Amino acid sequence: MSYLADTDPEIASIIHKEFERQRDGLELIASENLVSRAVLEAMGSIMTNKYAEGYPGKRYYGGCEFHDMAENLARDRLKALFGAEHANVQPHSGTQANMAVYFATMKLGDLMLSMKLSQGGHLSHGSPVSFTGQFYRVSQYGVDPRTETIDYGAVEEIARKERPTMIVCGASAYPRTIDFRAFQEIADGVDAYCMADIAHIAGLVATGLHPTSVGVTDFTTTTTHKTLRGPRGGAIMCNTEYAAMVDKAVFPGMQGGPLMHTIAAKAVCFKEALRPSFKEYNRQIIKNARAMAESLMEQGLRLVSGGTDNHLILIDLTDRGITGLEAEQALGRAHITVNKNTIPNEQRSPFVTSGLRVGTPAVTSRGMKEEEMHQIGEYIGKILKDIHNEPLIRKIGEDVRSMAARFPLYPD
Ligand code: DSN
Repeated sequence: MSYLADTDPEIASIIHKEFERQRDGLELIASENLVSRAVLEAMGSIMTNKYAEGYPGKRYYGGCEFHDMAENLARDRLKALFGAEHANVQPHSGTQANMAVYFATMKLGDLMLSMKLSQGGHLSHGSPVSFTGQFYRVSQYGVDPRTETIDYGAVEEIARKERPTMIVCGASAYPRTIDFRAFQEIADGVDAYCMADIAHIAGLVATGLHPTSVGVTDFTTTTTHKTLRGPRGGAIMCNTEYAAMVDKAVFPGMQGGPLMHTIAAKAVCFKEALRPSFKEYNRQIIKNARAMAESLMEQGLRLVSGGTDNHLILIDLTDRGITGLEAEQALGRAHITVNKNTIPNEQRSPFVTSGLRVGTPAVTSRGMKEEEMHQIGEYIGKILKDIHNEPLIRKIGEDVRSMAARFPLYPD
């Protein structure tokens, strides 16, 4: 930190303040996590100094021999982790990974069938405000209004009627198991491609705690920084038959030079994820989510679909008469970081919402277990019952800081 503090004290101070925020609070944003020191070190390394456009063995620049070694390790480890035939580790993010698969398979104006954003999907799955909604025609499925889970029969019906080129599955706010095989079968029945975006649940899939999409759906995309606990970035997996078209779509199709420091850090993350302890970690993420769901329900809160199978929980605040925005802000004042989220049949704007999304990957990385989850559920419940009670919020904020202090961010 001393070089940074000497050169740019403003940024050094901002980073330090952010470190304190992470250290002193509880990070419950379902898509965030805390990476290892080894991942941080690789990301902050001199691998950032080099251009390496192309792929290992076929670069447009000299001096790439060590970058080839790093990218090959990252690819091989990712393939081993998920049992994939082919892996591309260059996408800068999950949206870029999705973009590459779309560019590889669809022409402008083709039809995509995907999950509604307001019911758990993602911006890059066809939202009108993303390139996907502007480059492609989009038809969408949601969840069954009664069970709040995906109705595969209804998806099939839309697919048969609309005949999409691509069916997208996977979600960013869906607390239940996804049947990737059912999606591929629906796609096969209408001659469509099928892409599973497993960004949120990648760690659970890698460790066999959620059924896999790899080798099941035509394409699997992911981020590397959520339950996989690696650097911020994306990746694509597919069978060998699609390898060339995916690689071409990533580079030169839509990206330039790969972020080699991030690719080195991805390799480190995949190595860590291949260890038996990573399975234990993901098992605990799920146990923690269940414990927190129970605690929230004991507090009288309604959970979308009645609970969770994975790392996240969606709270419906409708009967509380408060918005997701108000709830996010009140919890934030107690150092509990969550995000407002739309819920099925949302009546409010995405900037306000009627729901909250809560996830356990980051607090599990700090070593917290079921006991702490029960306690956090109580904190959330108490604040949501009385969100204008500032003394209560302050008191809970102090308790949160003491809990956080018992589980240091980087103990060593
Ligand atoms: N922003 C991520 C999430 O929170 O789910 C998805 O891109």
